[in-house]
This record gives sequence, structure tokens and C-alpha cells, in this order.
Amino acid sequence: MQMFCYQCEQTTNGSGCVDLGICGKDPQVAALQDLLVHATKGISMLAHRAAKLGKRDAAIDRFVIQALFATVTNVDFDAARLQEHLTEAAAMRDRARRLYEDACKSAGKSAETLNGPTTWQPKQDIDGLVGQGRLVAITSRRAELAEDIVGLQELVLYGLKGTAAYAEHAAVLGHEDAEVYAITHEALDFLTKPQPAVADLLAWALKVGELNLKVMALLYGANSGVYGVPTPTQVRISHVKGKCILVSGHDLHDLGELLKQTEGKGINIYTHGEMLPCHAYPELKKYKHLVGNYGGAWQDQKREFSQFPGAILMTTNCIQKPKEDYKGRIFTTGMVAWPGVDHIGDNKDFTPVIEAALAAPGFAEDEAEKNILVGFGHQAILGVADKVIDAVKAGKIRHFFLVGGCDGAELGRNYYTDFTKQVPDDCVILTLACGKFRFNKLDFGDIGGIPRLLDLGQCNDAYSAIQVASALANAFNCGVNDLPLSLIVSWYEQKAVAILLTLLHLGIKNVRLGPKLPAFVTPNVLNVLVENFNIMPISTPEADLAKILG
Ligand code: SF4
Ligand code: SF3
Repeated sequence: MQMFCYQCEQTTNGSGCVDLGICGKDPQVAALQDLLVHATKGISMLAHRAAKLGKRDAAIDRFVIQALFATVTNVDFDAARLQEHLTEAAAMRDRARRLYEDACKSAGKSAETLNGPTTWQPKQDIDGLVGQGRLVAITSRRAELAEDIVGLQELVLYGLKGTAAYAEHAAVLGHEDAEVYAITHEALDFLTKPQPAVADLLAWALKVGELNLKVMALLYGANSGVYGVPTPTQVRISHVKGKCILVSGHDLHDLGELLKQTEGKGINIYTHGEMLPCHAYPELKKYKHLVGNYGGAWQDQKREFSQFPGAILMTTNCIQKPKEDYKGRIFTTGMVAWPGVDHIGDNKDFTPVIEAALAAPGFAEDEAEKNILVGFGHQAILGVADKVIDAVKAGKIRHFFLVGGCDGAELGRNYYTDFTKQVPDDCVILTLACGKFRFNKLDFGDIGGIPRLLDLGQCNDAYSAIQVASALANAFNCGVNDLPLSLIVSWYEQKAVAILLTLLHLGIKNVRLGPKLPAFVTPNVLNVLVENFNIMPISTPEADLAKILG
């Protein structure tokens, strides 16, 4: 059986995974995910029309973002769980139909006759669902539509998927926004149009960027509202003696709940990957047993999880096929799933994780203490804005580089390490997301007390980067594109796509993107992006630095 997926950077041969995903997604799971996206479009066609008549339903809204999140790269590899989502999708679609029909009745209008994804009826077994999924895969549209159109449809969809993941993280903390759901439904409805125009697709791509900005702000409000404003914090990156749990992903709520449930149990909690910034949040760092950060970015997990002598909890994405030696002590929660791996449900009872940690040996002794500094969200940076602005005016800071985004396994990603090493001493590096693990343990020193490497946080804290850039532009009375600031972005999955669309929505130009350009961006679409935004691929650190710094 074959599949087609080109939604992430590591896609096979830079064109598409057809036999098996490099990520480990097989054709069966690929078809189920394609069907889930299709089903979600059907729900949104109805929910969008109901919303226009003033009716919404919280369960439908939430389901749609969860379903999109489940199809993000490295999230859900479990066919049985995807089957459950599909069964629920059919029920949600019926609920959305009733919502729309009731809304029509109240408004004295007759309901439109809708076809396509609104009429889908799920087959009863996985094989049947897989067959349905294959009929609605990207390949079915590729047979009918121009490659540019399909690529742009996917650009919009992938942006929505990334945005949905952030919206879900905010929602679990009780922060939701009806407009976010309304725009998501409208965008998914738009994606069902049979012959969309290129101009409309491009406009929707930017609109999804705008939506993502709103959602990242919502998530920043949720994270800092519940756990306090991040402040600069030293984080231990060497282990200490004792039993241990490693928490990976982006979900602060999961970490917060686990910290509560493990308090006084003699278990140390370590952050992994995108959880690193959590050490800067007052209501998380107050727990003494949140002892440090372990390991690097997601693609190193097989080696690092093998060596970690405790339990492991995956909260968002970037799970890889677990090795047998830790399969019994790794757990998933939220939208993440791997067949055969224990899943912690929405009640967030982490007892099995705690038991696995107690049964594992733990670290036998303390490792020599080593620390790194995190916690430079925009509120921390803007707290010393005067100092930063004075340093720029005095010529002590020549240039800012935002070097951030996702990490991945390819050799070409050494570019980001080499680039930061070659950034001259009178320049400041801002970073965010898991790409930072390529260089965040290097010593960059400081400029008059301002650290040369400022870690803004998770990928969603691109929101903070945007706030810092806007504040600097205000202070220097210029536009963001006129600042001595260059963006060197690495991408891997769909959250990075959402952030890229946000940057384009804001009119930010000259982004250098790597390690490779997205396979779904066709040459014609790339030309449009180059003309309007001067987006460009990375070349070599030497050449890029020379060009930027003149
Ligand atoms: Fe391939 Fe990436 Fe799709 Fe996985 S998510 S199947 S690696 S393109
Ligand atoms: Fe990393 Fe997966 Fe994208 Fe949040 S954790 S940035 S790759």
C-alpha cells in the first residue's frame, strides 16, 4: 500500500513520503489521518455556516482543533486511537448539522444542501476507514488540480494544524477564543472549494498567519496567566541522584499537574526538549523537585531515553518509535499516541508514570553541576529595554539575529550551530523552539551585562520575539524590516509553518529559511513569496553573515 505525505521538512527525497514516512508514519496511519482531516472539513463546513448565523458549540469547536492537532507530524501513530477520533468525528459532524439546521430555523432561512465531506459515513473497521482515507488523500486532488493549487491548499492546512496545536495548549488552561474557532472553521470550509483561485489561497495563507498570531498571544496569556510571567532563570543541565521522570513536549498544564502529583514522592522531574522554558515560570519553578533539563532536541530521543533511568512522558509531539528498552516506561498524553504505549487520559492521573519512575533505578549519583540561562520572554527583555536601546545607540550592539525554529536529524542543520558560532561578538542572538539545542550550551558571553544569547522560550513564544521586534521598531522609530535584525529560521513541522505565515502576515521580509524549503511550495508559489517577502533559503553561515552584515 502506498501513501503520500509532504507536510514536514524531512519528507523523502524532498518531495514526499510514499512507502513509509521518515517519521515512522505508515500508509495505514497516513490514510486515517487524511480521512480525519477530511471529516474535520465536513464538520467545519457546517459549523462555519452555523457561526455566521450566530450559533456555536464548544464541543464541536474543541474537537476540530484536537483532530487537526492529531495529524501534525510525530503526534499520533496509533491506528486504533485514530479510529476513535473518526468515530467521534462522525458524531460531531451530525451534531454540527443539527446546530446549523437549528440556526437556520431560528433565522427563518433554509439550510444549504451540502455535499462532500459533510456526507461522509464512517466504515466500521480500520481497513474500511483506510480505504475511505485513500480516496480523499492529497493524491486525489493532485489528479484534478494544478500543483500550485494543491500546494497552497496544503500550506493553508498545515498552518491551521500548527495553529490548532497552540490553540489546544491554551484551551487546556482554560483560555479559548470564539473567533479563533470561527476563523478555523471558515478556513477549513474554504479548503473544500472545488476550484480555488491562487490569489484567494494566498490571502488565506496570510489570514492563517494572522490567526496564529492571535493564538500565540492567547497561549502566552494562558501560560503566563496560570504559571506567572517567565523570568531569567538558571537551569541545571546535569543530573542529580535519585528517581526521575522526564517530561517532553509543549504542554505546561501536563507538567504542572505532574509536579503537583509527584510532590513529596522522592522523584525528580526533568524537562526535555520544548519543556526547557518551563523552568522560567514562577508557578512551575517553585517546585524544588523540578531539578533540571535533560538531553537535547527531539531527534536525539532514542539514545537519550534509553540512557534516562526513569519514566518518560510525551505531552505534545515529536515522539519517535520507542525502543524496546524504554517502551515500558514511556507514556503519552494529550493528542500524542503510539501503539502499545500507555496513554494517560484527560483526567491526568499520572499514577502509572509515577509507578514506572519508582520501579526504575534512577540516577545513582550527582553529576557535576552545569547550568544554562533561560526565561527571556518579551516581558523580561522589555524590562531592560532602555539598556538594550542604549547599547545599540552606543554601537555596542551592532545587530540582532533571531536564530530559531525546529530541530531535526539532517546533517545540514549544523548550519545553525556554525552560524551562531560565527556571529561577531558585538551581536546578540535571540532564540526559541527546539532548534536552540544546536547551540544553547555554548558560552556566548555578554555585552555590558546583556547576555549575547537570549532564550525567548518555546516555538509559540515567537509571539515574544514579535513583541520585542515591535518594541525596538517603536524605539528607533522605524519598521521591523528596517531594524538591525535578521531572522534565520529552521523549520520541521507544521507549527513552524504557522509561525512562518505569521511573519509573512506581519510583512516581515528577508527571512532565511532552512535547512530545505517546503516540498509543498511549488516554484511558482516560491516566486510570489520571493517577490513579496524576499524569503530566501539559507546558504552557508559565512556567506549569509557577510551579506547581512555587509
Ligand atoms: Fe514523511 Fe514528514 Fe509526512 Fe512523516 S510527516 S510521512 S516524514 S512528510
Ligand atoms: Fe520542536 Fe517538534 Fe518544532 Fe516547538 S518539538 S519546535 S520540532
